[in-house]
Amino acid sequence: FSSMNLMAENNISVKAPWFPKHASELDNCNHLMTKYEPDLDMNHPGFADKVYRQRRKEIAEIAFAFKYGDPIPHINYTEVEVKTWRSVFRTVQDLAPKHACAEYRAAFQMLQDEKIFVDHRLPQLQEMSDFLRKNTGFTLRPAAGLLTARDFLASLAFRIFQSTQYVRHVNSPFHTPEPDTIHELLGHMPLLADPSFAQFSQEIGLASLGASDEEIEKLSTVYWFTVEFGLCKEHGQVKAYGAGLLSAYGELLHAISDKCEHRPFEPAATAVQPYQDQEYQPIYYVAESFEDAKDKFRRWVSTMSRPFEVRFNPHTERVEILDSV
Ligand code: NLE
Ligand code: FE2
Repeated sequence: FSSMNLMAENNISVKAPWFPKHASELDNCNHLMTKYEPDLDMNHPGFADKVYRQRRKEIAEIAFAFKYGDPIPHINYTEVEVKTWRSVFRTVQDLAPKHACAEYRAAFQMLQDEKIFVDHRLPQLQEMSDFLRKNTGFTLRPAAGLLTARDFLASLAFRIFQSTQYVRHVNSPFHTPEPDTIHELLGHMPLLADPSFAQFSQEIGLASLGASDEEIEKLSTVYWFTVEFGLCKEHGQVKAYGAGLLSAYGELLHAISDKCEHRPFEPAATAVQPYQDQEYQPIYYVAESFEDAKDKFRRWVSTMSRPFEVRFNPHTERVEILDSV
């Protein structure tokens, strides 16, 4: 695959990076960032743990073999993995009622009512995917690890979320710098079941298709400070909606404390704020509401340079390209 194909196939005479036009083409969008691989990163809690690394490899194989339309394979989680899940799940259960936004709390309740969220077993991606499909049309694909921003964001355009399936190391249950299935399940899934939030996520994805590298960087920064680490207002109080906060209780408490800075969410400024992903964030952005965040995001995206517009057709799962003259 060359990333700079002429898009003559769509009658667009400009050069733009290749991007998937149909959900099945996400089979090509699984490029990994290698920085957190337990095999390569000496600081990774799994670096010295052979059994853990072997397990990660097994689960990664599933993601690499996955093709569009396949059922997501079931994983038999080990006792240690279930124990890790249980301890994170319980902290979320304790903290969410007070600190998570209303949309999160509502979806969390639905997941408990459907017995998908219970403390004695990990939810499987397939049942979670079915749950999301019913609520917002989002579905899941297994991912082997942290994907490149371009690949990850592209899938959101199709209302597909690429989700890891392995479990964080048992020695660091309450904070890990990389995504794992506990982060996906407890952090992302509840909000992907909320229509307004699902729409926001898809719009970030649509904006990323064919964008320049610089714009991808900006979009992934916006994604970072909203979907991953966003705060929002609710009846005058600050609540968390970011998945990286909801799946890591130490950082959640930090984010609502006075040890960090809160700034109003403003896409143009947020998009250029440098961030790191090793430790707790020093700055968080606070949205007035999802609707407000979406309005602001749309206005900002319309200033981007892409010479065409895209529209997702849910009947065909195809992205249609509209030449905007
Ligand atoms: N720090 C989060 C957690 O421990 O669940 C994961 C963040 C992934 C970007
Ligand atoms: Fe995440």
